[in-house]
Amino acid sequence: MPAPVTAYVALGSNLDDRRAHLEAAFAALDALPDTRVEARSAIYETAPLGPAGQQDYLNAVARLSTALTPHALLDALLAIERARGRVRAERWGPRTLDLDLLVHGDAVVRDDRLTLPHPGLPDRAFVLAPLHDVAPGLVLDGRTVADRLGSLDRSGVRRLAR
Ligand code: A4P
Ligand code: MG
Repeated sequence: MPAPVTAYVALGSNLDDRRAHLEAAFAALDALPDTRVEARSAIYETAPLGPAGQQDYLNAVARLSTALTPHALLDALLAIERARGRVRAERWGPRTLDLDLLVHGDAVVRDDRLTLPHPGLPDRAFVLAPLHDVAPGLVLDGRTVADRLGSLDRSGVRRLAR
């Protein structure tokens, strides 16, 4: 088994019981083989990026320790999404549960199934705000999460009380 690495997963939901979907996802991540949830961010309510008329999202980030490979972890994330009733319809459209693999150790991947680090990461406040809770000093493309978040408009992102 490969040595465990630190990985970050973004959680998003804007359909049905959003908080229940996120809670189920945290539990499912912690139950994956050779994987542990080491830290979880607060939950944020965020204005939707994408087609108009969608409900606001709840977003969060999990910090994992995992010995799964990037592609094995991606497969596991897709299986968790399916188990929560995710139906793939329009791009950026509403979804019960979206799990994105943000970073997996120092892996750099670009193939037809997986892009790492996740391309939306550097400039999305709804990802960087929760990521900041669990990895403020993580360096993305030469700049820390804290630095990147500081230069973004955070008006659509609201931290919820626990
Ligand atoms: N894929 C490639 N790289 C990755 C990766 N690093 N992590 C592939 C996860 N998946 C990755 O994903 C399509 C395919 O991307 C997967 O099968 C996998 O092989 P998807 O989840 O079906 O597609 P999507 O999410 O509809 O599209 P996309 O472009 O991935 O959208 P994003 O970037 O995930 O954005 N607004 C707010 N406020 N909060 C949100 O969370 N999320 C989105 C979706 C839009 N607007 C949002 C939010
Ligand atoms: Mg996705």
